[in-house]
Amino acid sequence: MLKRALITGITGQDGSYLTELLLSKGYEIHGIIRRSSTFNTDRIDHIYEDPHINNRRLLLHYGDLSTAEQLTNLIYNMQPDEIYHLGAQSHVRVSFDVPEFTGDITGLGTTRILEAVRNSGIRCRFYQAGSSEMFGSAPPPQCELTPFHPRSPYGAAKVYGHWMTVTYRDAYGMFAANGILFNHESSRRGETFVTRKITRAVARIHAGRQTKLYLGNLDARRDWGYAPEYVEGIWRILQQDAPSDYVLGTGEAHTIREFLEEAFGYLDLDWREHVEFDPRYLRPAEVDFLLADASKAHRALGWEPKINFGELVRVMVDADVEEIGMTPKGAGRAILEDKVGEWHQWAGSVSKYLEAAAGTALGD
Ligand code: NAP
Ligand code: G4F
Repeated sequence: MLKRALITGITGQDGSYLTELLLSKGYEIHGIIRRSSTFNTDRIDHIYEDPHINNRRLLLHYGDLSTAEQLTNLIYNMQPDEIYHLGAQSHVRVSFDVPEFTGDITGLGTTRILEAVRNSGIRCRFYQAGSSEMFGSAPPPQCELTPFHPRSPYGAAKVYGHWMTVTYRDAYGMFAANGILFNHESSRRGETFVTRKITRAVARIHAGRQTKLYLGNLDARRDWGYAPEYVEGIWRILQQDAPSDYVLGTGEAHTIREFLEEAFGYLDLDWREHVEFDPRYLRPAEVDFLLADASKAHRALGWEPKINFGELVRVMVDADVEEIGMTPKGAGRAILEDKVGEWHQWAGSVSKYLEAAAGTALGD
């Protein structure tokens, strides 16, 4: 029997990689997308299946985390085996501009899904996309036992979602698990997060299309990993015999300044000639130092990330150089070929899994 998964946030960075992973494992996948006046499915267009194809394994439904009624109907009718709740207003800086909205979508959105599962009376496994932002000012390294001290409306909303997930597990015996994921990046990372903002700028400066890059605090330290490896960890969290909470991270932290050195240096550029300070990118309260202790995930899930910091930067710079139509230096592609499993390749194509399922119908 095919397993059926529901993914909120399927159009996001993680949602798109998780979809590819689950397609490669033979799942039927249902994703919730928001209605938008412009296309918002860029990250999954390459695996989208025409509604006229028989035996489709990727189905999209309109919905929004602000509304419970429709989520309950959807979950009741769909009867998923697993729910991956990834949807959120996920930008920390923006959460200071829209704290109430962030609380509604990123915090209450979790409760709406949990309640939808409870009300529909189905038994399914639930994953909550928790964040290292919940640790905030707690000293590093941070593990599952580290007390939360969030420093942003986003972090506070995720703490609420985390404890609601624990509450539904304890109160109703639900298989509800929290991932506490440290920063993970890729060529699909949103363009306003600092890593992608930097790698895009490096590519554009290299191409002569841009000269300056404006940034805020360069001293914060983050534990940056490669997103496709993290969705493998997310999947493993829901395959355990019993639900629990897991930290996923690399155990290596770097400053934004070090990211700049690495990214500009890869294309023989000097970041000091291009980067300027702009206070608008500072946060009212900063998270200074995030560093994962993921020993529980190593032990219990057998999850170990392979792509290190320098490799992540090269993968991202190469992808951005390619995106603007130039030939990348090539180390990034070689790293992925060498280190990452077959469902995830440089071009990100999993169409062979779809073709296998749909016979010759794909592309009709
Ligand atoms: P992302 O790229 O920002 O994707 C967020 C997804 O949520 C998008 O599909 C977005 O849809 C959807 N969404 C936003 N508001 C919604 C609403 N009101 N109703 C329905 N869907 C909505 O985030 P990500 O990097 O993939 O992260 C996935 C999850 O993990 C998020 O919950 C994030 O907070 C959490 N997380 C991420 C990291 C990380 O480093 N990436 C680390 C820890 C935790 P649109 O495409 O329409 O905007
Ligand atoms: O890339 P960022 O915006 O990521 P941040 O705030 O760490 O949050 C990300 O990771 C979390 C996991 O810890 C996720 F839960 C969350 O959803 C998101 O994916 O900022 C990283 C650092 C910060 O210290 C910020 O102050 O970079 C610093 N920074 C400096 N200049 C900047 C900029 N960040 C952004 N976005 N833009 C700048 O110009």
